[in-house]
Amino acid sequence: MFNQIKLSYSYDALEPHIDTLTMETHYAKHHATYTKNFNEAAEKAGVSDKDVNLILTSLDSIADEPLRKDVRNNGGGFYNHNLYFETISPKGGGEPEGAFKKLIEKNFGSFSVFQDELSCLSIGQFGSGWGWLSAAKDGSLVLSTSANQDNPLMEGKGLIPILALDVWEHAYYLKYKNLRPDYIKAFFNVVDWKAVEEKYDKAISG
Ligand code: MN3
Repeated sequence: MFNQIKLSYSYDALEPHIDTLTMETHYAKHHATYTKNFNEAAEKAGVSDKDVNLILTSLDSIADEPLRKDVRNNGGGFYNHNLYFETISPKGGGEPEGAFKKLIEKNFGSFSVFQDELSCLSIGQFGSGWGWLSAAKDGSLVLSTSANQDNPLMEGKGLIPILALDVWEHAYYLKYKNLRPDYIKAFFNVVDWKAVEEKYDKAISG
């Protein structure tokens, strides 16, 4: 049984950056539905006892094509939103500190260059999708985007996502309407860099 993470904050805790109704709809409707559908599809595919990371890195092992697509879309939706909600927080915003700040600077030159690059990529993602910061096997940091509910795990390059930027319209339309760049600016006010750093440490130690 795959479970949504429990939010460590209330739906209104990220105001004014992410509004209450968006948070509630996103978590209790969108994410809940992906989770329910993923559980059903994983059961059908006989993979419900497996780790979600393993399922998403070995989708090819599901022979039935419609079922594989179902596991991909809903498993992605389940996993991606867990990461999204885990790495935003009312305590977020600002810049990373310490070792993770140094790592960002080593990989991108500066935090503001990193922020610009992830923002530009995510603004440019055509249609629904995600912007990603991932850890590579050699410990370096990699930016990318994906369509739909795909994620870097599915690309077979050994990347492990550590920060997920949801740019589906359901993530911002109620407050920001068509202004995706404004939402992305606001998103950076709630990124919990301590949580991202923990994801990184776990990714490279595994
Ligand atoms: Mn979403």
